[in-house]
Amino acid sequence: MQKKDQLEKSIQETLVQLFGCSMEEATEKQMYKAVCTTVRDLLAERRHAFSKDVLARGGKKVYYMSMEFLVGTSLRNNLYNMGILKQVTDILDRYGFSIDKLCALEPDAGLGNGGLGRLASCYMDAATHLGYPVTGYSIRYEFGIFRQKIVDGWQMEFPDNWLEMGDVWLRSRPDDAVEVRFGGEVHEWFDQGVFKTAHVNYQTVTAVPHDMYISGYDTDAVNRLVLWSAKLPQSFDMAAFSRGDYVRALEQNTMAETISKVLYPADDHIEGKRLRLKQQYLLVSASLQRILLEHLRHYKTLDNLADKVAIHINDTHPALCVPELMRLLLDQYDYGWDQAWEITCKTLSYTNHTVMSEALERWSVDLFREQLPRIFAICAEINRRLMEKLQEAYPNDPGKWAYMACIQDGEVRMANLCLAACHKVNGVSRLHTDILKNGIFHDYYTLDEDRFTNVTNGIAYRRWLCQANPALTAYLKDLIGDGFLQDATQLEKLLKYKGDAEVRRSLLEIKRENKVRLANKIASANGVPVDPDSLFDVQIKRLHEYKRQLLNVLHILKLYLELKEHPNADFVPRTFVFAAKASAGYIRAKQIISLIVAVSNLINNDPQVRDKLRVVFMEDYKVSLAEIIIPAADISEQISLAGKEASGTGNMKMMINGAVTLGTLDGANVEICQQVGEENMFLFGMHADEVEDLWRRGYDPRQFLTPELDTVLHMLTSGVLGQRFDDIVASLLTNRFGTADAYMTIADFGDYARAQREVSETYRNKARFADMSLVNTAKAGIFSADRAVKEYAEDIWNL
Ligand code: NBG
Repeated sequence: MQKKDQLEKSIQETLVQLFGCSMEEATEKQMYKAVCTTVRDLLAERRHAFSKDVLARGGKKVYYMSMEFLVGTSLRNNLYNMGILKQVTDILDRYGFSIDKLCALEPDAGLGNGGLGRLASCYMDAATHLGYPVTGYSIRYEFGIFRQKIVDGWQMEFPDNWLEMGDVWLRSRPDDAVEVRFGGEVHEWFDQGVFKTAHVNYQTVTAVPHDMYISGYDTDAVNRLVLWSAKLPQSFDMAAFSRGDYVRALEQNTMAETISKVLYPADDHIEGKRLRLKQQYLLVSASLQRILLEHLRHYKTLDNLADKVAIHINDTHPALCVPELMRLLLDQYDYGWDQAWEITCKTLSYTNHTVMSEALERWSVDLFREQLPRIFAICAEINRRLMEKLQEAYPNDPGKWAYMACIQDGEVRMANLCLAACHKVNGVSRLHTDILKNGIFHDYYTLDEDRFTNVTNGIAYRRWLCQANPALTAYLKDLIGDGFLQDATQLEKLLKYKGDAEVRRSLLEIKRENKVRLANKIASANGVPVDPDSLFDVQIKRLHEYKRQLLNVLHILKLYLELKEHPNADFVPRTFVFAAKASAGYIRAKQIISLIVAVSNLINNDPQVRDKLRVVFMEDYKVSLAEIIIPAADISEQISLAGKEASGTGNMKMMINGAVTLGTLDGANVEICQQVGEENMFLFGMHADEVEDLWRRGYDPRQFLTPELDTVLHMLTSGVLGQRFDDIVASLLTNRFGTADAYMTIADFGDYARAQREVSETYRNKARFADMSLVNTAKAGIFSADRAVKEYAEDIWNL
């Protein structure tokens, strides 16, 4: 642990170095930068020691490849993990600075869209806490996920210039830059019977690594997140120069830098854009080159790569790892195909994060070959050999060959590339893994069942509970000791306080404090007063039709109509909180945001109902906003159509903070239910198999349309909301291509309303609700990222 005066001295020296000023003279911004830099340098020292230690032990290393890491803010997390939060707070206090204000200056590092990116960051945290040597690789997007503003009810996107203040955490290593090649042609020939190949006329981009150090709770281990940026290569396009084409040569080079400019803002959806393919290859090629160089430096051979290195492909975005590792082994290090393939398969593993067909990445062969000709040639050979194998395994089943192919119908299919190569493939919740095995990946599953495994997602609960909810954490420590800080399953000790009146009262009080904090935030952000004694009903996540925010908002309109009809009814007051970004090009999702905003305007401006019913849409959902909303939630809405949400992780974050889940049996909700029991959760809706069944029988939403819901839908097209939402209603009712109500909102509406009535009735009984809340916190330990990462380490990475 760092001595306080030593810390103070370091901050002082950093201030002088950076800004030539003293503690007394520093502005808040200068102090922020000095504290962050001091922490970063401390981590750098510890990192040095840790990596020496890992090297000396000669253990296996893990590389987690992901196009996204949704880091959020780091200052408080690092101070907390290093055990110096209190010291630094005191030092700052003495000089008239507040740690909270300093932390508020830090922008979120929003290098991700949603669950997948946040999961990657939670795993880096947990892996570091556990002392596993895991390096994350990604891209240093200049602009992370866009800032969202609602202008006249419509989502607008603005650039997120996070580096201006977030850069303090990064240390660039230009000396370790590598070259990545795009375009050009490939020549192939035989030289005395040996197959030879040459890649010519390509353009070069320089990839420069930037390190972000990752601290772990109560450990000396420090890991790294390595972020690549694309730079002008040292050498220009000499051919263009010598042709006198000076302007074009320079133009090409600015093009190079756009590769790491901006994060693609689509979640669970692909666009197939050239720039995106270049981003993916930049990440994969640069990272693999470095990994192999480092391995060679230490072991002088790549023969033992799979014994000493595990490379994890986080969703298909880095699936190019398969052909790129082959390329490096074949072309750069002169391995033969069979040995290269064996090393590749044994080194790589793959996690699938979605079964949504629009998210299964496929690239057009033309684009792929144009940008990555050598990589394409390798994919073609992988596919040729795969076809040989499949024709042998299933001699009379060309349908199967086509379904399992890596290249088919003019497209390169990234999931099949992973399935063809990786030694382990996993889903992210039990239900999701079952759907992979019995549904979309069934053919690969029957080919080799042992490769498939499940690792249910987990969260960095020290961030989501301990840091985000200090009041609850302090109380838990008093009640059950602090063992749960190391081992989340110890939260179960709380169970023996179920039914304890004193404990109930305290839990309700803490929840109320957190609700007041959120209410203040809402008042300043939205200008809407909300009642902290009302039930806080929260749905926060990306806006996607399958997540069914629409179901929630339609039900709110039903409540509104009821209240209008019976203004004096004994109604349990509710505040509905939404926050969600929609992918910039996803019009339907943006329309749904508009609808939520319109409904909130209608209700919040109606004096007859607004004391009982409030609806708030909070702008610009991000990690740091989630940290304020989640501790204040009474009800956690997890209402996706069963079979669609791979896991969900917000459900776990709210659960551990004592929110009760209102949900379908989808994703990890199934396992949450197993933990807490049906009596401590509000379940509704069709099960995944019933959904499948209904599709098979033929789903007609009109058969499920009640007069009540019909009245609600009429509100959408009548103009009472200030605008009309005909598109949304049409999407629910009009069967254009057999896709009316593709997420069965109407079919599940009745049961959802039933469950919501139960929520209200239960909430009247505060004691009962407090007990449910207690059980949820107590049983959330299993959803710790520590548990998940241990499973990866044991079952997949063989650490
Ligand atoms: C998301 C799923 C979530 C899941 C996270 C993390 C993608 C492609 N998938 O259900 O939708 O919790 O991944 O596994 O973002």
